[in-house]
Amino acid sequence: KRNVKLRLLEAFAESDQEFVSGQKISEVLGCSRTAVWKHIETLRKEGYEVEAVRRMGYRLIKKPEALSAAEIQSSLSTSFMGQAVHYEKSVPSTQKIAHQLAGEGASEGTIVIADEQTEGRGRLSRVWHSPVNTGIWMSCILKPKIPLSQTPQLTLLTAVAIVQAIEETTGILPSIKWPNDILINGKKAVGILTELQAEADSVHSVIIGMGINVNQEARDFPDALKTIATSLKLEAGNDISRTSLIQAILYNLEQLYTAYLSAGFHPVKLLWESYAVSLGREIKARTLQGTIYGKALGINDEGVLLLQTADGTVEKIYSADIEL
Ligand code: BT5
Repeated sequence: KRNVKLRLLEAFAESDQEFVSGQKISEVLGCSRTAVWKHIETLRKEGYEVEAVRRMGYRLIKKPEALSAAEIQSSLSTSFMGQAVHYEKSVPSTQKIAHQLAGEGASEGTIVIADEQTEGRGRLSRVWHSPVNTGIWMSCILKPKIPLSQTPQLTLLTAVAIVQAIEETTGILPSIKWPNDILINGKKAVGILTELQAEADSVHSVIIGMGINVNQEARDFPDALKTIATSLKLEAGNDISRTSLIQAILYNLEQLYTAYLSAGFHPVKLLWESYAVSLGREIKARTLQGTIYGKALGINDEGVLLLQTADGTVEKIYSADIEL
């Protein structure tokens, strides 16, 4: 199952930017020294820069800008999340493909990822700007045995997993705005879109879409987003490895999701609350039924937002856009 390219990349990863001898590589791959050279050439064609020095061997100098399934799966420490990766250079929307794969029986933890989306979407068919090679545009297929009413919890769970991964990978501590935004310094860096394949009483698949702005420069954002959006690079001041971040997200997502299935939502809720920005504040919630003003009290055990209006009543908000 583990292909040649994956094992080659792992050998380079283990060498920590030092030379790996041709002898070592031929042992790892189980092939001749001549075949090693051919495999290196294949890597080079895909945009990897590999230095070759006589008697020293090979050294990986630079990885390509584009993502690759092999790279994501090399040193991925999960048991099911991301164990199947469907990668494409450019797609209309990773959500669409994930829906299709889920319908065809894709296994839980399958991810769909692209370097570019030409028709990336948010909630209510809004546009999600997804320029090439800069962000993480990924959809993940889950198959939880939970009632329909609990599926919004998965959006919150995913937000926690992403916040933790961003913190581990970049040192930045983002905050979460209910239900599906992750903000850094008040600007949106991540959006989450949770969609279902379900019947009245049972959930078949949950497709969780994540859009994460990673290496965009300010000029990469269209005018409409310039003041409201940011990227991890803009906040951290340096390039961030998309592959490392994806691996951290998949790992954290698997940990949280597994804990959630066995212990319920409560532990996730506590984590979520520790990262949330809106709690205790006066906010404006625009719902499809109208706009409600009130104080955000918190979320209940279903993941529903509780809003206390001026007359003291507590409204349950199932879906809305929040203004702080
Ligand atoms: C979201 O919707 O925030 C969910 C975004 C989900 C995107 C992922 S990418 C992988 C997967 N495939 C898809 O096609 N989608 C998912 P919503 O809360 O409705 O916010 C949408 C609004 O965010 C837009 O109307 C813009 O104002 C803003 N926006 C669009 N692109 C953005 C970006 N790259 N960064 C920050 N804000 C953006």
